[in-house]
Amino acid sequence: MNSVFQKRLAQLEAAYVELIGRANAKRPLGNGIFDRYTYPVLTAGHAPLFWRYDLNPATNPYLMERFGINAAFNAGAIRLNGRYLLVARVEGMDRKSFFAVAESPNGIDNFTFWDRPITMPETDVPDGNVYDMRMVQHEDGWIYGLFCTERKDPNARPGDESSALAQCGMARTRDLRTWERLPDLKTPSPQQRNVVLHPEFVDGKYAFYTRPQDGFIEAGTGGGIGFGYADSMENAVIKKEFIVDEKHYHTVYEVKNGQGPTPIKTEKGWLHLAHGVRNTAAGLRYVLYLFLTDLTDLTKVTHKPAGYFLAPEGEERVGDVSNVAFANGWILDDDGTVFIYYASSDTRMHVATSTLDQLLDYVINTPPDGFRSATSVDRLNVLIDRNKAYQHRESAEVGYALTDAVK
Ligand code: M1P
Repeated sequence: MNSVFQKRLAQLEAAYVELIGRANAKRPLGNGIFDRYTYPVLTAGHAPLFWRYDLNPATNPYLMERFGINAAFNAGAIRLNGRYLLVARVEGMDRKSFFAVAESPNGIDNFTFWDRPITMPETDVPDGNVYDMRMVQHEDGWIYGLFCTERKDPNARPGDESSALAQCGMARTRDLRTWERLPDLKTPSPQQRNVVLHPEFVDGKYAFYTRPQDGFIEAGTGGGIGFGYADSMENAVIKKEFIVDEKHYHTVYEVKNGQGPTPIKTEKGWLHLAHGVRNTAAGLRYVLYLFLTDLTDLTKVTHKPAGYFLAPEGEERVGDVSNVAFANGWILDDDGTVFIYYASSDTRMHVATSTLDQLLDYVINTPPDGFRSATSVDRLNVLIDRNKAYQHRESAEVGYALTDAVK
């Protein structure tokens, strides 16, 4: 074995072991709603060396990368057999995405990719690109993965090599290793992305959160996060979509929005994590927000705090598609801890932790959007008044106690 090869291999292995073994820690202070962590949980660098390099010195004497990995992001999440699993969108340097499972013993660090990516069977119409899987442990006993399947637009004008069609691809599994591909979901919308399966039957039917869209990028007349029913998963057809959570002028979801992971059932309602998009002079900005829907009427939003829950911050703001926070996976632990897995700027994965109690407190007690500057000022004044009254009462009580003690 040549010494250049040997030296590089030793260095690469040491760097990989250090990255995978690195302990993650909560960042100090936080906002009382959730905690961020020091390091991303999954990056392109987490891809095993035997994915990226030909490790035979005879065929790769310079130990060059032969299969470059560009990013690991937009991961679905599930807890299975006590392990925290991310089904990441791994993107090669060739821009093709595929799915790969990374597992951790604690949900916050040591994420390690399984030896092989997921081999996803195709339908009769091959996928151009697949990404953003939402994992759902459905009450029918299957684990479903719903994802975007993107194909070249067959009606693209000659010379147009970028127009694409997005639809919802679907597959199911018991173990995340072997997958059965199902036909793509059919809906009335010309294109679909960010489709998510509800974990329970509703009146005996499968229920889906959809995101009707006119074009590949523009949601257009597709008014927001939709909802619809299908009789089966083997031939899933949604005949009518109801808009549950609308886009709205001058909000963080004025251009488009999309359901994140499947909602979590709580005593107060179904808790949803979603992304909202607005336009700026610097391009689109993606942030995350929360809302709650009624336990029985799934189309009724009962609580929705104004603005964003989590926005890209610091280094998270920079990446392949900058200024993006995107989440399609979260895990609720038995003790009420919620692991929120979010990607930054289409490049890497992070975790934020909270509890169900905190998230419900946030979603129920944070004022909704009033849609005007004046209503925001009114709400701020209400809070200031309450704080002043409270502080006045507190200091009056403390003053009384002190006077009593002096007597
Ligand atoms: O680049 C930001 C995101 O853009 C798309 O999301 P949406 O359909 O809501 O615009 C997706 O391609 C997503 O993967 C990506 O992170």
